[in-house]
Amino acid sequence: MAVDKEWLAAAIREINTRGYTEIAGFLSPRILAEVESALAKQLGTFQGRNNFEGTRTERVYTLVGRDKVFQEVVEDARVMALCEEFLAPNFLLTASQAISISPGETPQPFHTDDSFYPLPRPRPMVSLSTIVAVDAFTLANGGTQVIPASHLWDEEKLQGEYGTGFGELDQDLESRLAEKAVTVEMAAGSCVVFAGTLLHRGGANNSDQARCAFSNQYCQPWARTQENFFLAIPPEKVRQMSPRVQELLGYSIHPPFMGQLSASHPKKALEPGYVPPVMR
Ligand SMILES: O=C(O)CCC(=O)C(=O)O
Repeated sequence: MAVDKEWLAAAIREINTRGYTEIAGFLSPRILAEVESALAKQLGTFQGRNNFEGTRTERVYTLVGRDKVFQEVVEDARVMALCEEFLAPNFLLTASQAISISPGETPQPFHTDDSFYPLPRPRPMVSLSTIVAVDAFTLANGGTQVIPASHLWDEEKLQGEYGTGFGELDQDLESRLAEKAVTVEMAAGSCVVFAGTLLHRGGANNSDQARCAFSNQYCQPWARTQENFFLAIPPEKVRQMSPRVQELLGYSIHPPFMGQLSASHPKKALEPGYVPPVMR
């Protein structure tokens, strides 16, 4: 699919200025229906373990490996065009997960998605995130909440406003941040794309229905990925994926030789009958 240049320029402008952009109708009705049916088979196995994952929230990690439809979405041309703008060539998929927030869930702590790269702010993003609404996002059901322009905050402002980050929850701080936040209200099948440096959170679900979404995140080719796709998805499965998805999963070289496999290209590992160089 060719990407509309005017749309792309406007989306880049929004990400640069407020840290996020929405893509209305991101999924076609056919893909949304396939996503719903694929997720119905996957949900129900993994409950969040803490306040960050959400104790009334289900997560399905490594979504990209679980159904062909997620591979189709992972390499969406519009998202690839945005990654090409904000990340270096050979960028990687760093996370791919479904997030289903059940009724009664409290708000997630505010966070940024690339805070674990210890580089001083303000700085360019190390990762770019997408969250796709499978159910419509509303204020009541836990639609993602973002703090516009917080991707530009420097270290001092971030520390002052945000405290020390993961792990510590200061309710006063969260309330102050909540005053600055806006809820991304969007229809099922729409998507929000935002800088890894933007403060955001999953909202509280005060409705009587779950709010389901999925998130694909992409990172610089020199950064460690959150998910270890090499261990999570068997090579036989990766072999059936498109060359682009294989590259996003790390079967690629970032020059001169990051990602090499004992001096070979890592795609060699996908050849039938491949024997790893170290057998014992
Ligand atoms: O579910 C959401 O709306 C946001 C989730 C999120 O930011 C995360 O889990 O890192």
